[in-house]
Amino acid sequence: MSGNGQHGFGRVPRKEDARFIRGQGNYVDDIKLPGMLYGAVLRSPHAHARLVSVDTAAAEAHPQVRAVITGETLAGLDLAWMPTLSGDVQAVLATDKVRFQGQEVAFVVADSHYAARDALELIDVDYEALPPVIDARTALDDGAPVIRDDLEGRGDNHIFDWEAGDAAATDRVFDGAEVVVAQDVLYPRVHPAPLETCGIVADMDKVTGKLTVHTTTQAPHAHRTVYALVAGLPEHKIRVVSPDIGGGFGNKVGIYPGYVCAIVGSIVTGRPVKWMEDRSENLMTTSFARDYHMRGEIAATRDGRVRGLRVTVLADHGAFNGTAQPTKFPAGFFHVFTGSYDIEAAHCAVTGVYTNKAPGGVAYACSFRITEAAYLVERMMDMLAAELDLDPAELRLRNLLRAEQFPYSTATGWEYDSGDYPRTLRKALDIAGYDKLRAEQADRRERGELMGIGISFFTEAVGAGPRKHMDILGLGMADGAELRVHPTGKAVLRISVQTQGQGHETTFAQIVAHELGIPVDDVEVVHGDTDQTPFGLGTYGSRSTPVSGAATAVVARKVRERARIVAGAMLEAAPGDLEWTPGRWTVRGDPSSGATMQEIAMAAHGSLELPDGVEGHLDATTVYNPPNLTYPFGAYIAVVDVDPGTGKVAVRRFVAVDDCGVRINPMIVEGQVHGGLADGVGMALMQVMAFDEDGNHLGASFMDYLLPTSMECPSWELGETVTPSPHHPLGAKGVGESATVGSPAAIVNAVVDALAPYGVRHADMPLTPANVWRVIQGRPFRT
Ligand code: MCN
Ligand code: CUM
Repeated sequence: MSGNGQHGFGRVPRKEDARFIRGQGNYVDDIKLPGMLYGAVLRSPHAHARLVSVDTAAAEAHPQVRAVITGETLAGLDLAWMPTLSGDVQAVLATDKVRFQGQEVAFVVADSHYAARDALELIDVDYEALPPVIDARTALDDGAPVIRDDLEGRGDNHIFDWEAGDAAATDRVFDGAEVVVAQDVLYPRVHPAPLETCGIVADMDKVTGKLTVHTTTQAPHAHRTVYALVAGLPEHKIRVVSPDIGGGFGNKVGIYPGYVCAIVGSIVTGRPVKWMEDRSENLMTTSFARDYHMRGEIAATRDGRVRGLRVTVLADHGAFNGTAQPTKFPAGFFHVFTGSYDIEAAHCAVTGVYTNKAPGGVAYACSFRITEAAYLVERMMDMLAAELDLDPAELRLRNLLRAEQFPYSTATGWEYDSGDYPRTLRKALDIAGYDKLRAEQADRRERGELMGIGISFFTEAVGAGPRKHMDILGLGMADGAELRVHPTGKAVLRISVQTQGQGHETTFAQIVAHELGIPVDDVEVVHGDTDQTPFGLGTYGSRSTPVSGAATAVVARKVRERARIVAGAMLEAAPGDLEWTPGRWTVRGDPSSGATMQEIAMAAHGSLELPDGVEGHLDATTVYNPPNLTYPFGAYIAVVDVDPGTGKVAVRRFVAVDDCGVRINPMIVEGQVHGGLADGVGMALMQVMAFDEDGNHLGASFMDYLLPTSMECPSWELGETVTPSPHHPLGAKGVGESATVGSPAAIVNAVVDALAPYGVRHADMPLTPANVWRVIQGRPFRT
């Protein structure tokens, strides 16, 4: 263990920054292959229209155009439709209808990016406009236009009904409840908006029959298998390379039509084809997030003991059901909505519907819909506090799970692994100076000023599998790791997960260094290339550390045990008589006689005679199938000031106490938390993917869809508690999405608290100045 340490956990500076701060990152758009052509996608201006004809003659006549691909071309190859991650199908290029504005209609391959774009203008498409379904709440109305008439026997826009919990037991609790509070809560459609948009360079080598794709993916192995299934190519003839990725946030989990078109373009032209979306294409057509219309009900005793939660959700999935989540759970992990509280009974019912909007679903640091769940329960807790006239901190302290209740089985079937929630909340209240803040608020209210204090306490479930319960498209959620130790004791770790900025090259090297007692700089992490790494499901749902990090620890321990046997032969001692001190096996009771990892590695590759049955070298492999998810949690407190004249919200302070178990690199963890908190400011105050009634997208640029900057964010005040996960080999829990999950509720709770003198109990995100102003119009101010 070390400060700026070189041998294990601690604030080790990021290895990847050596290239990033020099502008030497290698992103998909940096890749230039000899003879490479460029693709561009023609997109539908309509949200819903019949495709009458597509005339590509003029585009094909363009001197720099090499190919024009339409839905008809793809239909001839049986590639016009592709499977989605939810078992639906999605049009690669439209053949019958267009179903959202921006949907892919044709693909041009040309000598340059500009020529490809120019040629799009030459394609003549005849559409026959149809009435669209934009508001999910009307999708199931009688006579609503049917969006998915391509699906056999489909007479409506219904996708699925799904429920969790015990409905009858929950109804009984509500029937006998002293207090019930109910509220409609919208989690609006938002977008992960990574700074690097999505793209691909597809290269089909006709001689070897091998397809190489460089692409923006969070899950290279899963993508390879999907390509194999769709294209009918054998997997060993497909190589997916995910180079440096400029942010993913869930946006890069799925496979987009542009990828398939670029691959077909390369097959058709025999040359590499690059396709990169622009910002508007990214915002309009790739994985959105949320869009949950929720109705929450909370039942409690008059003295503030929460007894039941009942939730119904209308989930807007857009035109194709393309959400990424384990197969068994069409609403992701939403059923973790009982949050951090000891609740007798709970039930949720989720209905998914099609609308004429882009497909997608769970992206944007969501932990598979836990963002929606955490937001809902934390809003309901505040509404209950207001109803009972109880302080929201006090209400939470009365209901939070206590340390002795773990492992804790929830009413909806989760087994939380570990925690001490009151301790974490108390720590946040201390850092914030909660009582003083409440006193200040009372003073300010007397003066007519709007100050708000908002609390949220969240629990996440991250690190999917185990694979017997969780798969994506039939692929079980487990991850492999391979570790090679060279003769001089330098190591190469090969992993299946893929960093988009989370610093895996550093933290995974730290895990190996920690387990083998060798310098972090002596460990190279290889990832993002299916030809170079073992199979695994990739990075999302903050699963890298819980799953692949565990695989890394396990494989390193295998190496360490092999080293023990080799050391025994070197030291002429029984392996059982050796003991481990970081970096060295020594003979028990004689610390002077020992061998370092480096010496052992050399001996393992040398002429030393090894015991019978012991292979030489120190390499090892493993596959880690997690026994359970890990359950990080945290207590967040926001302090806001609202301008009553303009409705503008300023986040004055934000205290975040996160517990993600053992921290491998506290600096990276804090960076993850900072980013997620900024996401929370964005969603709570600024972001929504809006549409007009014709389905025109109203947020297709960063002028309209706002990203939070340092101007909107306070200086974050972080704290930590450490409750190790009992089943993770390092005691670590995931943290990459925690702050995005936990922070919106704290900010919204703070704004609603600020508006309490107007009698406001709830307001939906985003709390833009206009929306806040509208909420308080015509309401009297009463302290
Ligand atoms: N870590 C640690 N100690 C812990 C937990 C994590 O040191 N106890 C470190 C990890 O080793 C890793 C980082 O923190 O370097 C995040 O780890 P983890 O929680 O395992 O999450 P993942 O690596 O699986 O990252 C995925 C997660 C997701 S799903 C989204 S969405 C998101 C997020 O990460 N996208 C991001 N954070 C992001 N950060 C950046 N910069 N870019 C994105 O696209
Ligand atoms: Cu849901 S966004 Mo992350 O899990 O890749």
